[in-house]
Amino acid sequence: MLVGVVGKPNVGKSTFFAAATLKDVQIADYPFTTIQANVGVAYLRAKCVCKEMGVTDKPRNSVCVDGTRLIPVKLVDVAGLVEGASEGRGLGNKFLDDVRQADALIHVVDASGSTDIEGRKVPPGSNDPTKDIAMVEHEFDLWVYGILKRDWERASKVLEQTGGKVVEHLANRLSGLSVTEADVEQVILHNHLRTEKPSLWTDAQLMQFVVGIRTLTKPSLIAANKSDLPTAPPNIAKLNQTGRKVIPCASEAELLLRRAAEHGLIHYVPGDANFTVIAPEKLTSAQVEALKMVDEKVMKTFGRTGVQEAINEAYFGLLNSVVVFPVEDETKLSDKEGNVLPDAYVMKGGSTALDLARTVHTELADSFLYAIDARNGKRLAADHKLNNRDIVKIVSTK
Ligand SMILES: Nc1nc2c(ncn2[C@@H]2O[C@H](COP(=O)(O)OP(=O)(O)OP(=O)(O)O)[C@@H](O)[C@H]2O)c(=O)[nH]1
Ligand SMILES: [Mg+2]
Repeated sequence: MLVGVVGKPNVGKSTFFAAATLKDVQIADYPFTTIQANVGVAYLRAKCVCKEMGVTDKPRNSVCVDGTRLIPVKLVDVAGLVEGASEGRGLGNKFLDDVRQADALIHVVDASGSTDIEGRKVPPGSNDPTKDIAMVEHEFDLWVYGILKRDWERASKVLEQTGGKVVEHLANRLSGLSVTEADVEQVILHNHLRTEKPSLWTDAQLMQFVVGIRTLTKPSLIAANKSDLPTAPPNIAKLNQTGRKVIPCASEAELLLRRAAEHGLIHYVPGDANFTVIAPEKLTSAQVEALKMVDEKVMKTFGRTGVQEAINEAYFGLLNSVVVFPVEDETKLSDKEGNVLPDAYVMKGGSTALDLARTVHTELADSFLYAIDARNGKRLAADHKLNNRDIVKIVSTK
């Protein structure tokens, strides 16, 4: 699974990405700082099962900090999107190309309203971030619409004459966007579009289909960034009125905390509601001041920086993901080497025991017999739907 960090230029996408991945990427106060997409590893924050099971774990693919599991997930930071991007303006096609494979999107906006629709600096509070959201989503739609419209008139007629399947045709055109036939079918049904007469679809109906495809296959949430600035609160209130999932974010604050923790200056686990200074003697007066600001303007105001919350919401909220702990010894909850609860996997919502086997090792799936729920020793069939925090042993013929 892949989550994309998107938005207009200069809103803090790369800052969000750097805070989540600790990758050194370019961050600057002007539009189009990012040209090439950045791909990195962020972490999903989940409650580990170690305490509940009364064991001391020894993680391999993830980290456990005092009962909190941090599990690696992929994040991509892309170029900013401006009006006309679907026709190649700005770095348009580049952006769109880089988010094709994303399963969900974190749409970063400048909640302080201090950048205009193109990402240029304007007096704080003067820009309306709800308009930015509409622009970015509309450009995305126009781009997808363009892909379909190119040969729609001809193709729809051919489909009617030859009895071809419109669902298959559309899924084919959109396969680069990780859109499946089932997705296409669902959107067509939902919008009451006539599959036997595609040539009669109006442009508005084709656009309606595109919007449906975006919301289904690229679900998104709003990260209301720069929430530490004084002009942010009214815009956050306005964003909340849109009915969208909005998470106030202070990416710059998260980046500061993550870096300070990395250098052993503070104790802070991403997503925590507070941090503690562990090496006060090593802090410069500027660092003391910066941490004080973060504490007051972010932690005490919003309860957290919001970066981790946005990542968790993307996986658990938008994608209905589950975290599963595969083990080889269901009594010791360990692998063959005796590492207790070695791995934690993030699986798509609806994944089965067989899907888990495939994720662990394709061979394990090929020789799959059944699985065992380590909590109660019960057998699970191949099609058993995994629950969040399941501890599972896969039994195979090999
Ligand atoms: N006050 C404040 N400023 C922030 C925050 N996050 C980012 N910024 C600033 O916003 C500016 C743009 O940050 P970037 O991360 O480069 O933005 P971007 O969206 O990746 O920009 P492009 O790659 O040009 O599209 C920089 O000056 C950051 O320091 C935040 O949480 N609070
Ligand atoms: Mg950037």
